[in-house]
This record gives sequence, structure tokens and C-alpha cells, in this order.
Amino acid sequence: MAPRPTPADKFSFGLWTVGWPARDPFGDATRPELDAVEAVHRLAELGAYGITFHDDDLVPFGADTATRDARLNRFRKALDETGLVVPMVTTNLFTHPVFKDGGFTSNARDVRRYALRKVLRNIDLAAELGARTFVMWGGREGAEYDVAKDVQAALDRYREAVDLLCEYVVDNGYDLRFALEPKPNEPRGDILLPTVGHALGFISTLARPEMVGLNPEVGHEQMAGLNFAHGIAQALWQGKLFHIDLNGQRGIKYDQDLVFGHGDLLNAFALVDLLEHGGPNGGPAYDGPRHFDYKPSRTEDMTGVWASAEANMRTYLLLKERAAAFRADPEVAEALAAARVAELATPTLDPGEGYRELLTDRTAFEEFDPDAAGAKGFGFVRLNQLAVEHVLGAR
Ligand code: 3MF
Ligand code: MG
Ligand code: MG
Repeated sequence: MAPRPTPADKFSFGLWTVGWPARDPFGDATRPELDAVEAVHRLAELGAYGITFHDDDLVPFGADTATRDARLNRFRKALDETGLVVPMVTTNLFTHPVFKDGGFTSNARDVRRYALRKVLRNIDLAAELGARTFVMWGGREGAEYDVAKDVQAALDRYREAVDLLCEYVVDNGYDLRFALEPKPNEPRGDILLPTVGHALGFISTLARPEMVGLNPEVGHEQMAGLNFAHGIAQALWQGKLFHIDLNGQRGIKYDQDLVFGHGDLLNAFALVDLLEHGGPNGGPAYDGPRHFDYKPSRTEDMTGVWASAEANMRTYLLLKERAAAFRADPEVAEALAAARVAELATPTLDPGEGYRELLTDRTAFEEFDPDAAGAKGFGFVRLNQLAVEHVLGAR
């Protein structure tokens, strides 16, 4: 039995996840549209604490002011009735044909100006609803053809956009930070800021880098063949894990958006351990929303949708339980010590030591026996097997 999710677990869902009617490039919708108000009520009943949305998930693109106000009022009322919060808001700059070459980095300048206006309007709404994070996934910021996109100019425009949005937030006194969401491809052939590493590099060039962090997604990094838990460790290490998109992905292929844990389960275990406990030597943990960005598979009806929503939270809580058991196991402690995992937290140089002192330390080189050190095993496999057995519930 997994513990039941409660709002203290900080689980949140995108309205576009449970609300996905399962239309894909090859087939029609298999489910009816889901009313946002129903989504709020159902998620609250399941024990979630938050709901997030793109502007266009809640109010149809181009709707008049009366429609927009009516939709927002119904949504606000549902939030009040359930106590569900809106920790994050995002803008859709990818569905409408106007954004076919991107929003902030479209070759067309008038499209870029329109995209900025769309986002500014949605930032006001995010602040009004009390969101603390504004996610920007640049799904159409990219190219299919190398000769058709000046990537350096595109990065100039991307930076120009993010700098402007930060300035707007500061000038309006909003308590809001931005989180960029990297993805390597899909829907564009290649997307700008394709990985956690690229996005971190980009952030360091901004006018207000402290206001901008990341919203990494499990499947996006795994689509690039990368280790998600490693990416998250670096994001935490740099103080940049502002938000997270949890889901499942099986290898380097199309964006699967499976339930969390339904892809690389062992990496999901390492991830939950990291988010909950920080690094094994006391590195920073994560206290933000555990946000699910998945798609209930096209084979599921509405009953299956709610079962899959629950599955995300159950898997997270089960892995959290397994990670706690792993950390509390004395045999694991012994295997960690044998694997010298804690030794990595000791600086390589002594206090006050520099290269001059290192050069005079004969034990570091002249008297060091590389063959003897090279012959000793680390015992990492034993440690990993203990992790596997904890995940399997065998310990
Ligand atoms: C696509 C995504 C996006 C983003 C969302 C930002 C539609 O693969 O992951 O979901 O998460 O746009 O919040
Ligand atoms: Mg995604
Ligand atoms: Mg996402």
C-alpha cells in the first residue's frame, strides 16, 4: 500500500495533462474535452495541491474579454472551493500557426513582438493567481534546416525577450521567477536550449540571471540520452532547480510523456532520493512543487485518466519510501563507505594548500603507487544491487 497523497506532498498537474483528449499526429481524439473546473475538483479529491496551465488551456486562443473573464472566474471559484493552488503558470507559444517558426526567436519580427505581448499579459494573470514560477518551454524556438536559422541571432533575441520579461516583473513588483524548460526536439527538428546544460549556459548571459532557473523534464533529457538525475543534481548545485516536470520515457525516441516511473525506474528512484534528501553528502534537496507533465495514454478512457494521475503520485510516494529505506539500511551505509562515496566530499587539497605545496608532497606522486590503487575495486555494483533490491521491495 502506498501512502495516500496529501497537499503536503506538493503534487501538481498541468491542466493540459489530464485534459489531453489524446489527439496525436496519426489519430483523432479518443476522449472528450475535460472542463477545467472538473479537473480542479478531481485533482483535489486525489490529494494534489496544485494545478498549472498555459493561457490557452484555460481561455481559448483569441477569445474576447467577456469569455476570458467568465472562464477565469469559474476557474478561480473552483480553486476557492477546493483549496487547490496555482504554483506555476506558462504561456503557449507553440500551437497557433503564427508561432510555426517560434515566438521569441521567429525570423519574423512582428511575430516576436506579438509573442512578447502575449506573455506579458499572461504574467499579469500568473501574478494575480499567486504563482511563484513562470515556465517557458520554447517548443517552437528552433529549426529543421540549419541554413534557415541564424542560431546566434536567435539566442540574442531569446535573451532580449527574457531580459524584457524580467524587467517587467521587477517593475511591477511581482514575486515571480522564470524557469526555462529545455527539450532537444519535437515539435521542431532541433529546439534551442536543448538540454539542462545549454539552458544553464544561456542563463549566465542574462541581465538578471538570479531571476531565471530551470524546469527540467524527465523525458526531455532522456530523449537526448542524458542522465536526468545527473542534470538535476547540477541544477540543484547551481541553485537553478526552480520547478520540475516529472514523467516517464523509454529511451531515445519520440516524446512519450508516460507516467512517472513508467520509463527508467532506477533513475526515477535516484531522482526521488535526490529531490527528497539532497546529495548523499548533504548537497541541496528540492522543496518546490512535484509537478507531473505526462499524457494519459491514448488507450485510456476518463477512468484511466484519473487512475494514471493517481499512478504518478503513488509511484513518487513509493519511491520516496524506498529511498528512505535505502538511506536507513546499515548494509547500505557500509557499502557506501566501502565505495568511498563520502570521500568525494573531502576537498582534494588540504586547507591552505596550493599547487606549490602539492608539488612538494612526495606521497601524492613519487611515493604513490598507481598500480596498487588501480588494482583496488570500488564495490559500486554491490551498492547498486542494494538499491535495486530496495526498489524491488526485497529489503
Ligand atoms: C512539451 C512540454 C510542455 C511544457 C509546457 C510548459 C506542453 O514536451 O513538456 O508541455 O512542459 O509547455 O510548462
Ligand atoms: Mg514534455
Ligand atoms: Mg514539460
